[in-house]
Amino acid sequence: MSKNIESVNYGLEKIFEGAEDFLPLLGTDYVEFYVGNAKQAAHFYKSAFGFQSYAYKGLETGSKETVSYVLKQDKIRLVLTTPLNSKHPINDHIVKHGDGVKVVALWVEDARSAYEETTKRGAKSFMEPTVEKDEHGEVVRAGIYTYGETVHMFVERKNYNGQFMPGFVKWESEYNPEPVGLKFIDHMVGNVGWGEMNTWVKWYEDVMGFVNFLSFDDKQIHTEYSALMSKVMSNGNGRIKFPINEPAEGKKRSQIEEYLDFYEGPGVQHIAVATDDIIKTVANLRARGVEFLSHPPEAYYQAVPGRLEEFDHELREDIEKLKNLGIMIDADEEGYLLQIFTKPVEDRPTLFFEIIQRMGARGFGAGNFKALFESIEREQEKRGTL
Ligand code: TYF
Ligand code: FE
Repeated sequence: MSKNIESVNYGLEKIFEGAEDFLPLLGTDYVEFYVGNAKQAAHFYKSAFGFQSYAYKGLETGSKETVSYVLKQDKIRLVLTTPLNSKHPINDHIVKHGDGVKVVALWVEDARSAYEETTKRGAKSFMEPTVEKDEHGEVVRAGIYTYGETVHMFVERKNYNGQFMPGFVKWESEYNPEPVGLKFIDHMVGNVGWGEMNTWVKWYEDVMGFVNFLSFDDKQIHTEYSALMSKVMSNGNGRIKFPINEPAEGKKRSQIEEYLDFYEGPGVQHIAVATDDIIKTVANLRARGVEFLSHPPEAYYQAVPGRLEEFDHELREDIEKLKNLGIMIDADEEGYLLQIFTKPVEDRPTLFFEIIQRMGARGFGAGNFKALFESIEREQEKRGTL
């Protein structure tokens, strides 16, 4: 099944040997959602996904136009932002797209340089370098647009030791559900329009200095009914991975097309979060009401041992438990991975989450694509959008 992978080029170190990385990225800093009701969304991410109350800004802190809740789980920070009046431009984003990801913020040493290097290579500016200060230090931020109305914000934290960022206070809450073991963001996927994938691949290459390290074409990613194409972009040190999908012609409507219709344009399709105990994490998420796509069929699990044997990997987890929870298993030369996908977390069929545990494999679950897409099609069928 690794034959599903058109081109594997994991030699990122080699690619960058000698060449200077003009955009060194230290990791994901935060992901900001524009939502209709941040207070309620924050409750959902705490109760259902085990995020912790972290920081807040709103009327009580002197923020008159917008309110933001920051939630944290290990290295992951989510920011949920809502405008406080009808005149604020964030409303337009929410009216058009529904709740969704606005900002994928990247942690850098030098935000000014990140902004200069990317804008001089053609990036469209969202926010010029801006310094924010308080008694805890200084944060410099600058932003550029990527696909659709989505933004990459460069965040330079200098020696900032306050709560999240100037303007925020510690969010004190008496309601603090336990974390579910989510550790960090493994990758974030963007859906772009028909024929636009290669434009954005080139944009990440030229503007951000990323490389295309895996590709899947529609001959590989299709079911009986629908198809899509996907290319994975990675930065030099491999910490940031952004697959980009575009719809492809099939007998029925591609899930990417469904997303584009409901989000009314390109945007972030899924956020993959890593755990080191997926059985525990998923059992916990299910108990808290997180909805996952339907289980793969029996035949899927019957094929798993053969697939692991093909690559000489021994499954450390109990396959019965994985099966009962609907967790999928994929293997390649380097190892295996365990993954599962939630249903969309909004009423519009747009953004969803992936929970992933890597056991040596660096792929994206190509061997699971068929089972996964059939499961997504079952949902599309129910929605009348297939
Ligand atoms: O990130 C990935 O490539 C995998 C698989 O619409 C995937 O999680 C690819 C496309 C898609 C849903 C999941
Ligand atoms: Fe993924």
